[in-house]
Amino acid sequence: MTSDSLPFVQGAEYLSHAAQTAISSQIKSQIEDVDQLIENVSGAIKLASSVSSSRELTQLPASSCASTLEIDSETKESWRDLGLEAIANNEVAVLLMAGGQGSRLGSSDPKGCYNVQLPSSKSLFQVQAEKIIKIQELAKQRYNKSELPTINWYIMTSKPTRHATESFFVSNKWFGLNSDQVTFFNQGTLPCFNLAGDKILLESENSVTNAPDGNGGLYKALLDNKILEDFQNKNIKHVHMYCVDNALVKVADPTFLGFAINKKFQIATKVVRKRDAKESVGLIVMDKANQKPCVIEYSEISEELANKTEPEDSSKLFLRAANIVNHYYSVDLLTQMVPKWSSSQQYLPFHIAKKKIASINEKGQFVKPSEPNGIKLEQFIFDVFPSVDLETFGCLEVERTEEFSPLKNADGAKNDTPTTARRDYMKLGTKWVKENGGIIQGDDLVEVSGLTSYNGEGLEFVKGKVYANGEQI
Ligand code: UD2
Repeated sequence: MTSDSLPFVQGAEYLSHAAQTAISSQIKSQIEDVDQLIENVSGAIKLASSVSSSRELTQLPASSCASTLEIDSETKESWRDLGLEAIANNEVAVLLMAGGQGSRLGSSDPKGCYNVQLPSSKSLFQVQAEKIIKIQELAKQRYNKSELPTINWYIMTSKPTRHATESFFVSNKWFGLNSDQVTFFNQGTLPCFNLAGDKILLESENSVTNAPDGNGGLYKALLDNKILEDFQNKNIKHVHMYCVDNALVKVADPTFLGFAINKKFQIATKVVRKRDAKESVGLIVMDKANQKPCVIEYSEISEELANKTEPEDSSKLFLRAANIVNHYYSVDLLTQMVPKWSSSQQYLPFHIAKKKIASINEKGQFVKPSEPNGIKLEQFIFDVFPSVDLETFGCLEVERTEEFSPLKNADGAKNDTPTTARRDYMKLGTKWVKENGGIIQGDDLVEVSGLTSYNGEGLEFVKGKVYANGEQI
């Protein structure tokens, strides 16, 4: 076989015949249409270079939005009851995206295993599992169910995170959940490319590089792993999807579920107010040209647009609805659209990230570069938003201090570190205890377990009691 039989593989001409055959069969098994993929990569490179301000992006209309900071308590209660009713009727599932490799955090373990050093030493997975246990109990009580309702927890992993994640759950006995309510499934992978985007990189002479296909790989993974069928078999109607690294995530939040159910939204998303123009978050916006909801990612927004402020109030960013990877989907929509979302780039474009990729260079030498030498492709979960009509899309603003503290960076960074995650988690619990009459001195902080309280409820017992710094409740 001559090298021109693998013109799209970097360094192919230096491979032995046997290696070329092995690579060719790997590519054929992994990729349906190489030419189409290479075309999509060049499209992604163009997308990355097109300045976002070329698109006329504006705020979502008020009709799509609500804010838990502003709605009256009756409305909030009614949404919460609607959500608890859906949970009590076993109609709610949770989809957790846990395929990311947490490189910025500097940990080799899956992020959900990370211990942010709470007094209880609980991992993110344990904190989230206990939210599910608690909200099942609250739904049972609220609707006087004789049986404990079940929230099925579907956890998307990637090849690099699957084994460690699954064994972590087994060794921790699923943190008190029934093992049969937890399903693990893998997302797909995509090969890495050279910076020009026209050559696939090899990680060795007989293996193609591959990386997780981004959190947008969720949709194809739902199809490939027959998760949609499982939703139907279990009569699940509502799905809460969230990302693993948010220390404050309200898993299966009944208020959010109720908001979407009440408004008959097919997709809904939670947002917080963007911290500052530079915060690494996507923004939920509307594309003026087609009146569709969409997200402009932090890695693709122009500085000018990121810094644009309200005409009548320069202290307010014009685009400030920060995406926190916390979405609601109706199962009806998933059933109807996932086959389409999984098949064509029309809905889910590729995004590129320039990375240092240990691989074979154009001279056939294996290199571990100190500078980015290649492209990882990924699809973004929110790129399906424009495929629904605006009136079926909802956006719920929530309080950052109660709902969002991402774990992104190693300690030492200014924001989004284990220290800020621990601090925010304990500050929220401390706030709940003080609101219920518990006595905590000065800046002391306590840890309230999710098994004790989901959202500050059921803490009447702390009234008049004194709690020491770091105490667990
Ligand atoms: C994500 C959002 C960004 C903002 C920010 C807030 C996307 C595309 N971007 O940016 O808009 O909301 O979070 O914290 O959602 N994941 C997978 N498989 C993958 C890649 C990621 O499951 O191949 C998961 C990952 O485990 C995590 C979530 O997706 O749960 C977000 O991934 P990230 O940390 O790579 O996203 P980030 O912080 O760049």
